[in-house]
Amino acid sequence: MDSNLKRTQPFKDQQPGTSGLRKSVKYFKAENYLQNFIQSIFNSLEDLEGSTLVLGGDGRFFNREAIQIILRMAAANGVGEVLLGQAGILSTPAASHVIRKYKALGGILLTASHNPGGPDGDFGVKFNISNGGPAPEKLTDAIFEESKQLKEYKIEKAQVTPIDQLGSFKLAEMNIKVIDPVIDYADLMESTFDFPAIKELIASADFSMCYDAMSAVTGPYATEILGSRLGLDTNAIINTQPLMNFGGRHPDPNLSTAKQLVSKMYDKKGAPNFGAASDGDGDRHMILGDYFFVNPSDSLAILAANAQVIPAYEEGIKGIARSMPTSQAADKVAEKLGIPCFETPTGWKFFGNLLDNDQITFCGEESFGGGANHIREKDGLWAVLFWLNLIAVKQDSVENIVRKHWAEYGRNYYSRHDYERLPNKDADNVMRHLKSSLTLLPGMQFDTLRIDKADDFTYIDPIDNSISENQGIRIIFDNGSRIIYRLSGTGTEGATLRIYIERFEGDIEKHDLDIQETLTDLIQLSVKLAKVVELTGKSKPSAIV
Ligand code: VG1
Ligand code: CO
Repeated sequence: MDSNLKRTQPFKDQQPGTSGLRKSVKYFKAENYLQNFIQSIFNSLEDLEGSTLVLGGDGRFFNREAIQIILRMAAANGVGEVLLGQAGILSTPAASHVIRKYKALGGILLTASHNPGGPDGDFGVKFNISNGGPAPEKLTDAIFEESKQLKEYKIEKAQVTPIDQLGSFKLAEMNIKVIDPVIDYADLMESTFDFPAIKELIASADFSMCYDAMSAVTGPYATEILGSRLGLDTNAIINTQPLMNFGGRHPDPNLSTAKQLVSKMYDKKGAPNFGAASDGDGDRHMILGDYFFVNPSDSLAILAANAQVIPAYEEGIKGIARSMPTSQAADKVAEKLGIPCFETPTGWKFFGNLLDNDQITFCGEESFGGGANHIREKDGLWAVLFWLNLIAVKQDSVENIVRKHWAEYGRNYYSRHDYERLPNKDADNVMRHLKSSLTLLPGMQFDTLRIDKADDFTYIDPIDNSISENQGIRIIFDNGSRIIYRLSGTGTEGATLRIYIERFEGDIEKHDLDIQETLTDLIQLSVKLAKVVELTGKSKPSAIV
């Protein structure tokens, strides 16, 4: 028997979710758990022999150990070369770019994104294909099938590869090239945006900003791009040191988790003009103004409406795509521009075909995700730089830019109510109940709200005609309001029910209302229609985003 061959038992629970396989660190540390999943990926790839793979992660706890294991397995499986981010670091957008730039077969990204890290936190593994984007469902399904019957894996004998120094190393027959994780990505950003204009903005006495790297992967990227290349004082970049447990915080850029940044931006005695944060692996963005929050769905719409101020998009954009639960603000922009707006299931993997076939230039999700055709992942710093470039051109505040956008296109009041850590059976009951009532809902009237349509969202990919079913329940009202329900595919503990609520307001006099108040009737109805209280015992959501 090949001395690199190890016998193992299959696991039944290695089904990738919205964005790769995510489990608590304890799972991944269990004997053969990581090894099995990696072998399942390798077994599902054609052309692995002699190929180039990209490897890196967000630096969370277990990243370094996992890298050593994956390198040994790659060598034993005949991979030709691994491009490894120095110290095992690559943000998700940077990894996507490196895969594309060096024409790799794909990449293994070690991240659980916005989930907490540390010995009691989460870990995750994602496989991205040669276009730089997340593996499509066809491949993740094949990996899952493989994992359910895997009996053996291949691994080179234990030996430690140096990963902290740039340079080339050999592991058995395989080359390992340790690359600078930041430079290629920083160059890409510099070729996309008007750096001299942003530099001037940052240097101007009237402008101040704060970027929160949340002790996660974007620290080194922000230091190089915002600091070294754009001249931002390093005091204006906070939590820059990536930590294995993200300082004990959730590396999730939203109003309740990015506390330090939020308290600066909501300081009545004088806040910076611009605030931003990214998540654990650097693909999400939150944008804040002085005492002002930019809803991520609005962020996508505003960037699309203003694309032409950015050098890379001055010829205009081809189309936009948004995930189904994302607000319809971007649709209004697409309509005005006379370009298509695609509605896809949640998760970046569904944008890949549209981007590859030049159907869209921008895409985004309500969950603080925005991006473009420069890579095949969402991109936190890209969105931050876009906003800075926009402010530099408009010479206006974040709040004014948003308000002027609403004045022109109307405002989509929007909120997401999450019920986290539910017993799986309770969450399934809610979805089952909703599915069983779908045919009864159309035509029902609740005060001023009349249901026009109710369905279980199915996506047919316009490029390859692949079908993705069960992508969320949509209840659409005849005034365009919507209630959407779906279960999260990134959690690691129980189930999370997400309820997305949206109402359009065209009247500029009503653009300053409290979000939760103005959505009250829809929120109450969303709970009633899904029998949330009866079926889960929860009288209120655990998080409101
Ligand atoms: C969540 C978001 C989804 C996003 C996904 C991965 O998924 O809702 O929009 O694509 O996270 O983002 P779910 O299934 O939990 O709703 V990341 O930055 O965590 O990789
Ligand atoms: Co992320």
